[in-house]
Amino acid sequence: MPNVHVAIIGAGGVGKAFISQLAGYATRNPSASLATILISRSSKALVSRDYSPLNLNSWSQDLASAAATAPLAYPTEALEFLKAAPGPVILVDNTSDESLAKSYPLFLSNGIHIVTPNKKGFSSDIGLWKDIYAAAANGGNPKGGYVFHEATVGAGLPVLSTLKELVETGDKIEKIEGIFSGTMSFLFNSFAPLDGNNGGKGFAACVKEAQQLGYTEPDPRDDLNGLDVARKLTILARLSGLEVASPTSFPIQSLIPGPLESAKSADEFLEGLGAFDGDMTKIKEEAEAKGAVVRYVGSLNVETKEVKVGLQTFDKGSSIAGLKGSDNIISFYTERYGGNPLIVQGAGAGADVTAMGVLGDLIKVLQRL
Ligand code: NHO
Repeated sequence: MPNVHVAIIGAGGVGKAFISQLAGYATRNPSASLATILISRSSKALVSRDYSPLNLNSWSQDLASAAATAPLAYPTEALEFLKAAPGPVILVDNTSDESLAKSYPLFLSNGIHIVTPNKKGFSSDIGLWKDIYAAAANGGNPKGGYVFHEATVGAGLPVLSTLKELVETGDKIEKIEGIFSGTMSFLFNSFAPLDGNNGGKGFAACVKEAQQLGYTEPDPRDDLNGLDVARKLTILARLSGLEVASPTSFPIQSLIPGPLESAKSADEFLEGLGAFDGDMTKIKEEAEAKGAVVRYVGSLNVETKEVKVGLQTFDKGSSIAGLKGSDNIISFYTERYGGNPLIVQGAGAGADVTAMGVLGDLIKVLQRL
């Protein structure tokens, strides 16, 4: 196998975990002959100008030292650097940068492979999705690089690979439904547990607890507005053959009360949220009166072309109601599996499991070189 060059952009929570897992993989598989040639944060970068491998054990200190330079400008400077590498290049985008995602078609059409947990490229405008796949080797361009983005849905869980395999083997997707947000999963499992007893906590207290435990985004409104789940549904819908125009082209139930939409900060929002506890308690109690629980779910129906994200009630005996902690659950209803869906379930958020999905994709690229 040729010397394979890895360029890592984004070294935050997922990026750090990825670098550590990559170092372990490279040690266990010396024959993979991997050389990391770029590690970049927004403000600083380590660039191996002679394409010799960067040290994956001291990268963090090196990035803080005089060895670090300004990040390469995207896309032109980065593209020139990567194109000149003496062998295949895998670009790992561990950011949530939309402008970088818009450059994927350019990188791919120049033969650079991309693996990423960044949802922006695959869940924004349908035009970008089409451009990415048209430029990619696994989208019909024999001269393009491969693109994989398993961790954009369900972190390290095999969600997209399962869906692709169902479709490629000729099964017909009828419906996909599930809990796609670790944050929302944790919130509703603690606000409306199966036994109905959450110790009297209101919804706002549960949101604060989820934030303190690090489950939510720094600003919990980014979870509660439903857009993260809508982006995941958009990706699943497109892979199922539905041309969803954008993640806001279908109904999304936001859990941000109208009067708090203009809150100036996360703190101001959280302070005001308690005043709306009664609304959520009413929804919870109505579900309980029917022997059910309320959960925040996403679903898509291929036949009716309906995609939606929001609150739904589930019978207490159902697999969705029985979920624990911050787990995700994704049920695939297909012609082959009938009414007894194929279910993927487990941790769907967190740096280590997300990084695992990204490294798994990098290994898929290595297997194709
Ligand atoms: P961080 O910690 O903010 O790190 C991003 C880093 O990228 C920052 O250090 C930033 O400075 C750097 N950066 C941004 N733009 C850059 C640029 N142009 N050049 C260089 N560096 C740049 O974010 P995370 O947590 O590490 O996330 C990284 C990516 O993984 C994001 O796209 C995120 O959406 C994606 N991701 C994360 C998770 C997770 O659990 N952390 C998941 C999936 C994908 O399955 C997970 C999930 O959906 C979580 C969700 N909130 C849920 O279900 O509750």
